[in-house]
Amino acid sequence: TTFNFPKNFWWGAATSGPQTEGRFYKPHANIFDYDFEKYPDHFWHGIGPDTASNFYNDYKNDIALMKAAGLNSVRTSIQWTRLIDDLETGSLNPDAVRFYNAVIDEFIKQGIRPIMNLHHFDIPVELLHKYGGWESKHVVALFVKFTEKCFELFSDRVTDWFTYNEPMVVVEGGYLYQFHYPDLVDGKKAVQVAYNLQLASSKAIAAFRKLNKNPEGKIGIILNLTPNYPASESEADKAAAHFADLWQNGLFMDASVKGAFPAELVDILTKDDVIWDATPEELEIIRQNTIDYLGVNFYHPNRAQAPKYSSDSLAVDWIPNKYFEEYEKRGVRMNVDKGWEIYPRALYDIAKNIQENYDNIAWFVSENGMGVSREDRYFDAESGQINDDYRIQFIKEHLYYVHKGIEEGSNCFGYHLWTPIDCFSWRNSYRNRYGLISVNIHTQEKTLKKSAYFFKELADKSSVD
Ligand code: BGP
Repeated sequence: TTFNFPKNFWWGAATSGPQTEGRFYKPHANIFDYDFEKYPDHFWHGIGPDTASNFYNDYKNDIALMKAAGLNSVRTSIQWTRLIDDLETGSLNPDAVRFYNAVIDEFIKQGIRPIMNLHHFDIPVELLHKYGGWESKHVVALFVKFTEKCFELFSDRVTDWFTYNEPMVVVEGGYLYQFHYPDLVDGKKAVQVAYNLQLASSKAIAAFRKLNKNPEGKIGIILNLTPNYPASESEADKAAAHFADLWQNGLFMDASVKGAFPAELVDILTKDDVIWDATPEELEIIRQNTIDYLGVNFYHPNRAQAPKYSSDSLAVDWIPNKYFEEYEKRGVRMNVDKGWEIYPRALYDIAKNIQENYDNIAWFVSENGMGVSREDRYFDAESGQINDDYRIQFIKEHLYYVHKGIEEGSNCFGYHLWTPIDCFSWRNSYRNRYGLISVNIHTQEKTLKKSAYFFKELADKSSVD
């Protein structure tokens, strides 16, 4: 069977500034940079963000390779720590203005739609140390100032904008589960940070609508939507899954699409005495500045269960993904390198949820992908490429469910793979590779993988067999 996708479908891939550019000529350190300076041992083979995939120097070649992989649209991000010289006044770093202009022009020259995101976990570390980062509304104001500069400088040529990538990861990674700096466990702060991120997103959207120079211009937010399936049929597990869904997905979804936080969640947080500090004026800004469209990052679902050891009503346990045996018993497929469950049908559930509960807003898969370690195992000397058939299979399976959603009326307009070119990421560094194009991290040589040729055909035909 052949599955055809709509005309003008976005076939592309996503990456970010801090994961690709390298630290060349950057006036400030973000929290990735800082974390690496402090704890280089936490990073795979001690490799940090200093060079990354050298996009700062090699962007022309990289964009040409993206073209060769058939991408008609690519998302990256503008780094706050690169563009802004003085973080308080918002004065510009001229070298960064030149660089981002050159990148945008190069994408356009190659016929690739440039999509710009404004925050990819990369808050300037100074703002964290001075003001407590996203805990502070002053930092919200400074971020909005940065976004205004971006719209003034680039919105004549960039039509597609996103305020944040995965704000929930900032909350959970930084303030609940300690996998991102600042490594705190503080429920009250986590809740305030979530609110402030939403407020900053809504304020940036307001600024965009004022400053945008392009009548076609659109702005949205990118959320990691993680369907929470109850681990069993028990009422307790179902309740845990429901709460996890409200917190992980509902909070930013409702506020961004409907202009208000889920009442049930606000109620729970109020009863638990961790509710955020909000003013009526701010809530009005959130109400008025909803998104034009939505990006959904999807990697794996969660299997939620009632907390075994905690009496805290806000606690949820997840079957840790690393318990492979537990998953095998259930007949679930795993990406063993990354330790994530593979469950493509979740994309159909997401499509249905958006269709039924979020007014069928326009959305696209903004990240989906498979991280694989030691990919050189699959290098084929004859063709000179990595034969990543598992990635092709992974993409096809996920597209099957995207297509099924569209058939049933879902307003999905694109599919972006994470990522075009193998890139750096926090802690993972270069261990698990996700790209259509491989990077030799010693020589910076870049080569199309088998999946890049598959993707080109997919994008050219806008259909998959
Ligand atoms: C997403 C992030 C990306 C990317 C990806 C893969 O959550 O938006 O920045 O890193 O996950 O994750 P990792 O590289 O940690 O395996």
